[in-house]
Amino acid sequence: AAPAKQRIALEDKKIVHPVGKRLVELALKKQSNLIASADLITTEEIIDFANKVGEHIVALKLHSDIIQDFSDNLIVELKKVAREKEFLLFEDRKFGDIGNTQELQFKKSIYKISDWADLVTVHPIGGLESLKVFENTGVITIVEMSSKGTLTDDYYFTKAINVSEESGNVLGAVAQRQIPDNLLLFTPGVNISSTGDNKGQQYNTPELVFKNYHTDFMIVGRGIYKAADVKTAAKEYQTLGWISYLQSLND
Ligand code: S5P
Repeated sequence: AAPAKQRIALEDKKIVHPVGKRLVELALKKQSNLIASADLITTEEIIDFANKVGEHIVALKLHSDIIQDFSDNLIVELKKVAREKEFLLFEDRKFGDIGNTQELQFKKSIYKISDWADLVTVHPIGGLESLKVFENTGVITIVEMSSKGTLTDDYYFTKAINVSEESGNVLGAVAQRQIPDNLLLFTPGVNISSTGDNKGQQYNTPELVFKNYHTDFMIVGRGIYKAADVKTAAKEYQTLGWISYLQSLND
């Protein structure tokens, strides 16, 4: 489908959340709207990956609960790389419970997410007040999923966007379509050489998501971390993503 309206440039988006502002600042400085998903299961692999892709990304997305040897040391090391190569740390926890439980998961688990994550994902299914517990961490709501047969239909999407716009904790949302301009749009399910996997994931190209969805940040997992040369792959996605973004400004 053709875009409904002109897309807004990153610098013209009215983002008030400090973490959202920082992300936009990094994107413009590094000419990157790439978020790498490090869906890796050991500390060694994650640190190595972060060092290789760091200069090409604005954020490194983790699933802490898949890391077999998770420890505070991993976070100490990652923070060093993040500071040196200038990217944010993004925990893709997809919280989805009542506020009190989310607060315990966020602050009290062995992952101590509240101590280090600049960004977290949340299913806004628990409603507006459940989002308050994330305090100063940037919340990205999942308002629509990339997988085949997802239950995030138009009705859910609309309600989830309303909650996201009302909450001061939310800086953006994950979706596969355009969202209101006051939120940053994050789109996973991006891959240059595959159209999907055998577990329901569906892929689009960077060109498509920037042009049709007006995505602000693309999230790439296997397209980069499974590549023979992850640094080259990250650079390739960064370049293609940025060119696609710039082109979409003129559509
Ligand atoms: O709808 C979604 C939301 C997310 S955050 N679809 C997704 O694929 N993700 C995440 O993005 C998913 O959990 C994984 O970490 C990444 C996509 O990985 P890939 O290997 O399929 O690119």
